Amino acid sequence: MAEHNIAIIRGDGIGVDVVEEGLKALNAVAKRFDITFKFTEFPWGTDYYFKNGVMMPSDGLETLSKFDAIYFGAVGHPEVQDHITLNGLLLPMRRGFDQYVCERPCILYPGVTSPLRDKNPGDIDMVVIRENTEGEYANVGGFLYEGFAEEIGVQTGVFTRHGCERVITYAFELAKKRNKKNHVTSVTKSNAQGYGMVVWDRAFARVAERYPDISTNSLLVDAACMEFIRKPEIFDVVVGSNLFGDILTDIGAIITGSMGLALSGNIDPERRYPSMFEPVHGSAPDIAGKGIANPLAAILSAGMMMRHLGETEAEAAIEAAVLGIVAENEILTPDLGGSSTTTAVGDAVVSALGR
Ligand code: GGG
Repeated sequence: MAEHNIAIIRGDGIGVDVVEEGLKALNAVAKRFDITFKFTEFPWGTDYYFKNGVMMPSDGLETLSKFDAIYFGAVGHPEVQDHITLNGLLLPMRRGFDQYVCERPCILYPGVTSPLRDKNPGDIDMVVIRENTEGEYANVGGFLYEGFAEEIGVQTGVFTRHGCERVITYAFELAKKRNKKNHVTSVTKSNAQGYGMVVWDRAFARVAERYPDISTNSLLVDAACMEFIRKPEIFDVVVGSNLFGDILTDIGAIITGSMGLALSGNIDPERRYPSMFEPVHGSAPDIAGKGIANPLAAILSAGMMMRHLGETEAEAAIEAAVLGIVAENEILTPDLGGSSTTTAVGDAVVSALGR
């Protein structure tokens, strides 16, 4: 019997509620497929920061490095500036564990209405691969004259040949594996970002040469945003820098119905470190504690974690349970037009998994 040692970090806001439902789904697949989980919870996040002055302990990464995977909720609190919370918890995990791929599927499921006119299930079926450790998120820079009228902030984007090539290679391999349109789109802005993103473009061209059976195109990020809305059906696998991937996947989530369905995995493809799975959405302080957050993105992310851990049957079962609930259109949270609670949707997934 397989045993998986999973670190749980609920984090802030609705992260707490949606992870609860994800754990229920994981326990349900454990029962059904004879999987054993050892869950260890870490109370890290902004409440921890209020008590300790840090988002996680200084040996937090060392502690997490012993786990098979990390299941994460969300980070962000209205009373603390986002760069403190993000750089104190989420980004150190992505960087420290070299989770250089952020995989974010954007799929319009049967039963979900896209805000885009005439888009039907199947029309939108793409995966955005976001570079996850460098680019605009490299955290290189500093302040000068902080707090004075002359205050200066310098932020450097970092694009390495190695960093670009490895994530772009992952995107091509994924297009091959998906075997749908066999197409990879690169998102760039090398006309204006004439150094780092030129390295990105060159890396894309070099990697593409190794995949003659995969067609390609390159879009400036502004054009990519436009095409996500105008013609999302043209995309298969999309690969972009850290910031571009972040922005595009919010568009990808909303054109496929809701942020509440958007799953993600922060992956170290070489498996040297634990990978981390989390819903794309943040802590949503406006609805935190109201019991109406959609847990399906967190549950689907738990499914992605199952796939990463080799539990493909469990992943398929979680996906089928979620798709069934969405298609039935009865037990849904308000973001999808329903009036059910977070708990009721989680219970419906558990019940579908038991069938
Ligand atoms: N569960 C995802 C989450 O908490 N996101 C918060 C956030 O602000 N993320 C920024 C990013 O991923 O770039």
